[in-house]
Amino acid sequence: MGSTPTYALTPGFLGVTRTNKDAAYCVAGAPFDIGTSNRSGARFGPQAIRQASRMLVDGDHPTRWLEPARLDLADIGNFALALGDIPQSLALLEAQAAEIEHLVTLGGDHSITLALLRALARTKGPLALVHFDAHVDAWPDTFGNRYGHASVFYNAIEERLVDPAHMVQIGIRSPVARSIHDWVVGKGVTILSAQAVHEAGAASTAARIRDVIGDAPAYLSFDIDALDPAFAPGTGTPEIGGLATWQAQAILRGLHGIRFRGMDVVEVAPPYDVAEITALAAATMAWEYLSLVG
Ligand SMILES: [Mn+2]
Repeated sequence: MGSTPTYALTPGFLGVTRTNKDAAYCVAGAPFDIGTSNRSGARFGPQAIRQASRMLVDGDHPTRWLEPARLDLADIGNFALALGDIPQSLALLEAQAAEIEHLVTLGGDHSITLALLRALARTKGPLALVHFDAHVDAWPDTFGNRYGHASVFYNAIEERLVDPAHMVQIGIRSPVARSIHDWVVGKGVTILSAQAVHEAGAASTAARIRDVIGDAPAYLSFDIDALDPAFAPGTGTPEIGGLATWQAQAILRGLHGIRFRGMDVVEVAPPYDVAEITALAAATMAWEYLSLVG
């Protein structure tokens, strides 16, 4: 434990003060929520997640025995975005993300993941994808907008940014048209519903994910609404019956060996949060990720 109390640390993620873009791992915020279909507010997610992350710097990860804040880790601040313009924001985001070797992005609504996958796929080809969410996010449009947050993986699959045969969605449970669900499955995506996770348990779920992903370069996209609203109330489109934080944490801890090349945690909407529950959950998922890859 350091000499500075956690609450008094500088506001960077995990209290990190380094801002160099050539760090082995870079954290950045994407304060963006104009792709939301219901409650907005995720533009305030990055700062809330950073604030909550300061709880996680007073020791090593208790199973990986490393301290993510002591990795070659920088917080490069928030990405520049185009106010009110989704396609232009995605173009800006892609260009900025492409400069970073290994990026952990704090959202922001889920629309941003399309730009982050474009940036990675341009150099690494189609990626394997571990996707935690209550929603399949594969609608061809979101209430008429092609780039809304519910369409991110429709676009990612159509643009061949991800390889559906090595893509797994965990925590799915929202209402969805059967045709949308069947399109996802028809593309070869594996869906592990929230109920399937509850029935199979975390270790078995993690093993299944590792099987689907194999040794392909992979990306982790964690929509905080994969968690139950009891554990993550601060989000735009909550759905009951979701994962507990301990389940998500246990599953992440079971994903050793996957060749992750980046991650995001999205859809934290602080105006709907209570006692920083959701922001802390999001910060902890990013911290778990860094413990896994570090
Ligand atoms: Mn979602």
